[in-house]
Amino acid sequence: MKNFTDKTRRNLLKATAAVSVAAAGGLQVKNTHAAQQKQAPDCAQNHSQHGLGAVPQRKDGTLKVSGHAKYAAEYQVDNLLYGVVVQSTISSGRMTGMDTQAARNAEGVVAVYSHLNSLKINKPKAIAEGGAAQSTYTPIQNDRIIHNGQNIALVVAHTFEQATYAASLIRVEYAETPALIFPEDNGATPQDQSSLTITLGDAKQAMETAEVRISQKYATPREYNQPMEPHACIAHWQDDRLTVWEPSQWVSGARKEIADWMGIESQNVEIISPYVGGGFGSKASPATHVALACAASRELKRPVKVCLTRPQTFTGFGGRASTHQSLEMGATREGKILAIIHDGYNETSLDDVFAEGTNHVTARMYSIENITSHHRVVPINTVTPGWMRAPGENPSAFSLEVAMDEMAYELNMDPLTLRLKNWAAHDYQMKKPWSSRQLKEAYQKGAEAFGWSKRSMAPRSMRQGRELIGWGMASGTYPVSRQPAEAELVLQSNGQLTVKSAGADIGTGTYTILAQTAADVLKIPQDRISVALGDTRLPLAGVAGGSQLAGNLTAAVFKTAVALRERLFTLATETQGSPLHGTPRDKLVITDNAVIMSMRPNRKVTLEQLLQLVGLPALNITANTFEKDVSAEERKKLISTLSTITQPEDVSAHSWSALFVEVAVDEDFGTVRVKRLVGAFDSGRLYNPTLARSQWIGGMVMGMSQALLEEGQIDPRNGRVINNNLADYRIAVNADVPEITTIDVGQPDYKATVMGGKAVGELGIVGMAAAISNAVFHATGKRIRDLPITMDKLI
Ligand code: MCN
Ligand code: MOS
Repeated sequence: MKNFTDKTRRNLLKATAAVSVAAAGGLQVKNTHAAQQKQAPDCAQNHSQHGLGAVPQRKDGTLKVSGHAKYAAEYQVDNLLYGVVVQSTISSGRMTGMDTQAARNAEGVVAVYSHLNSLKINKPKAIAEGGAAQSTYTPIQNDRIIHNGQNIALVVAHTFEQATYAASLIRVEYAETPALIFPEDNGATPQDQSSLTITLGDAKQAMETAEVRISQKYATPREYNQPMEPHACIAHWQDDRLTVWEPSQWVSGARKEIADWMGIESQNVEIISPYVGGGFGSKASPATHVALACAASRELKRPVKVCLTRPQTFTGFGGRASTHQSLEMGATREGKILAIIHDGYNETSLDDVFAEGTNHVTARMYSIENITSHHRVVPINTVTPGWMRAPGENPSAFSLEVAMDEMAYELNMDPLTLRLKNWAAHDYQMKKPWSSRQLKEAYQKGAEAFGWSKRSMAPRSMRQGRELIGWGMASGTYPVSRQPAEAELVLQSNGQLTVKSAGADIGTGTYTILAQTAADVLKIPQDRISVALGDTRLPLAGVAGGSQLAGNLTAAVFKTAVALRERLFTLATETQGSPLHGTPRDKLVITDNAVIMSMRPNRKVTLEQLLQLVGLPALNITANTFEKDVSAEERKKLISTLSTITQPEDVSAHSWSALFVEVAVDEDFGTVRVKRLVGAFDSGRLYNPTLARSQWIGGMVMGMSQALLEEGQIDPRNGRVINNNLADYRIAVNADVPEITTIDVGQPDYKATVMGGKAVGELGIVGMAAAISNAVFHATGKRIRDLPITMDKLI
């Protein structure tokens, strides 16, 4: 092929894109914005190409694609040592011996730490107790083994290769005891999570009166977050202060957990994490290899880097717990759902409770008066499971939304019609009005874009050659949460603005939307704004988890930017010698690096002039969204716990989605190909429509992956994860992903959040697996209720 100029390349790309759109069934809608701006408060005004709602380039885009964004393990620290983790090979019992002699003698080895040394690591406070630890397992403190792949030793050497080789020389003797490998094993004891019990009306009695009933079991396997950047950290002590380069969704939490482990004050720990190569929940709090790195570095008085290998990431921390559910649904012949009885459980570790609440959406989606639901956890010999994109909502929507499809077939009613028949005009569970719910619009716009009305109801009624075609749908939801935050803005006299926050950008777009928020208020173009994130030395922020950070940080930056603008107006009108001295401040605006009078633009003072007049090199403003009387000390505490996360009080605030899928199933081989995905979403106001779409499609792809591919296979003999690598643990790749259409049906929702946006990051995955399972049923007539939907289940 000849050299392409950039222009020909662009044209070619355009042409290819057009062809793939046409191939996907001639879909025209790619990212429509049905939302109309309503009468809105100050924070929604002033849309420009730089402000909120615009789609400027990603702030971190160039740095990332050019390799200049530095990830934790890439920092160059002098005198660095390398630690390699050793993991257990049994699930349950005690270590009766560990031979570390050969490892110690191996070339380059500096130290071997295990339960045989007395390297003290303290038990961290769990999230449920107001701490920041997802797992309270504290490595190398004793000889007890509670799961296969447990971190039991750390070998430290001059190079990674030396440490890896030496680690392979360690021999462990075990006294094995019978393990609970699966939650169904004899001896596994379910524990009720009473806080998750739902009792609405009288489900048992209502079920008896139902003319049509379905009752089925649903299951999801162990799933793993598997971000591109594996878990890797560098711990570095300088006297009694500890710096940790650690990829983190929550630097204040990481700081707290590490301080707990080391038995020191939080203020002596700094976490540096400006870029995170994906986390999907798994980087919410540091895993135990970080404790090992920190303890070893303290002992050796040298920085220590510990990178988990890809296989070690399967047991070095937990992914999504396997879940099991039974769901019974009763309805009238006309399709009014009368009752649901829904019970579920998930596996957890022996030491910690992690609840993957299988009934998070059960009572939220529809107008069902009678619901009984319980959730239990079953402790077994596994690592403590952790957050994975939409924990709870995800498996919950899988069972409910497949059950809705099953009911639709029992009633011979279109699945979308059944959902509309059971429309919830308010939140039946919380007994509160919705803050906003554009779900009908999502159903309608999604169905229209997909061509849902052309669907024939009968399974196996659509085909294309050897392939059976199936159309399925489902809906999803995710709640809106809030936590206060701080922000700092620094305006230089040359008009350069810096926005600072400790909050994370884990690939979501935080850098970009915070620049947009400041630009909105201060009318400063993007290229003059820089954003600093992900560092405990920056202003306080909570977790990038529960899809709330965007709302929390835009609110803090907005408030700070308004304070900065007010300060500029005060200086302009009150500083002797200012050309605007004495002018009424309500006539002032900022534009082009200057404060001007809106009606008489020639009356102005440039920022440079103004700062010179007051004798300042820069203006520096910090503001926060905490309650007024909360002290600085208290604010630090509030941000290093999740117990301060709240939901709006008077309303029930959620994001909503309607998902439509086309699959093609090869009748002979049972292979499923997703042909098209259409998602219509209500996430309220979008701070950046391109980034929001990027999040939605990321969630949809992850849901597709969950539906068809992902499954941790556990060896029943010893609890080992058999497919603990990216060749065997399959994840959807580009070639699996079809054309995806997203439709924005959101309206700014100022009851949900200050800035009007609702949750985005996890919404796309919720309901996706159900939509695909429903499409597979439509194609094949086979109802698959246990994920993933693999060929063996279809032929
Ligand atoms: N956004 C928007 N308008 C809104 C809300 C959000 O435009 N009304 C866009 C913004 O670009 C924002 C992003 O969506 O940066 C995500 O915002 P939000 O929904 O508040 O989610 P968080 O910032 O709290 O991010 C965490 C969320 C979670 S909990 C998981 S899990 C997840 C997810 O984000 N992990 C991710 N998306 C991910 N995306 C990437 N690339 N990598 C991960 O690890
Ligand atoms: Mo997301 S699973 O809440 O980090």
